[in-house]
Amino acid sequence: MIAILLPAYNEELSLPKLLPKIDATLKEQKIAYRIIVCNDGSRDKTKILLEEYAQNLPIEIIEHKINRGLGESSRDMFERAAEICDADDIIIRMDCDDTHEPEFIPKMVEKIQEGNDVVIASRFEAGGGQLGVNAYRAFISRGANLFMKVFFPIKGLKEYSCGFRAYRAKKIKQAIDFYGNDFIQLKGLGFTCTLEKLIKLKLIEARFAEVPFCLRYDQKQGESKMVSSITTLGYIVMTIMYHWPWGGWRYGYKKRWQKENGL
Ligand SMILES: Nc1nc2c(ncn2[C@@H]2O[C@H](COP(=O)(O)OP(=O)(O)OP(=O)(O)O)[C@@H](O)[C@H]2O)c(=O)[nH]1
Ligand SMILES: [Mg+2]
Repeated sequence: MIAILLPAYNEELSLPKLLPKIDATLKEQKIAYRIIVCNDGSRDKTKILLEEYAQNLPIEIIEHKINRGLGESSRDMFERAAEICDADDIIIRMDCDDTHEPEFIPKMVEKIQEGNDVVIASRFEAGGGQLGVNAYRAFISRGANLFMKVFFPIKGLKEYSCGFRAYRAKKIKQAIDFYGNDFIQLKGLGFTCTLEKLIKLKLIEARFAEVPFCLRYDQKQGESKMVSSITTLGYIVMTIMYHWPWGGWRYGYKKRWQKENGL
């Protein structure tokens, strides 16, 4: 079974495009799936639309009356997925602004089945790319990924910021058991949580891989919800927390993981 996690904030334009595509792709591949969507205080028709789609598709809605941000929404969705998934299941998190195409899911599933714990849809792998991204945004995104690669290197990874990823459910269950409330700790800092998850999984020795993917920014309809100033602040906070010489994540968590697992 695959649990698909969709964080949704004012996505009335994109959901009617994305949800039927997910259903068609997974049905064609005969993959059983369930969608967990967090409607995070949307002020448009997202809630009504989701309730309509949930009558025919396997959709569970987590409802936030007030917008709490991507971090809080991810916490709720990953905790729920860990609860309903078996260890062998796969959790896929994708954006619902219709820039992440479900056609990449089968390849990501295959890579998990080959033994990886986290598989990232990567613009920077050979064969990947992005359509409709302006030069300024492409430059900022490259810069952010370079920053992450320097301060949080993970062998073989080129894509750190894209939220389209597959996770082995067993590893997410382990992460939630190990970190508890701190699996996603930087919850109020914009989209920092996307990077934090990667790093927290690296510290508990997850195996990573990438598959080439094309970001379809040309299909984006709604407005961007990314507040770059808060996310940048989040990256700086995370750099300090990770590298802090007196018990930062890098030393503290790793040591505890190794001790608890007799390594
Ligand atoms: N639950 C929740 N989801 C959010 C929030 N902000 C954005 N999202 C969702 O997170 C995903 C990514 O948001 P985007 O606005 O596409 O951010 P991005 O992909 O980094 O950048 P752009 O595509 O340029 O906007 C989308 O599915 C959004 O609906 C939020 O406050 N709460
Ligand atoms: Mg997007």
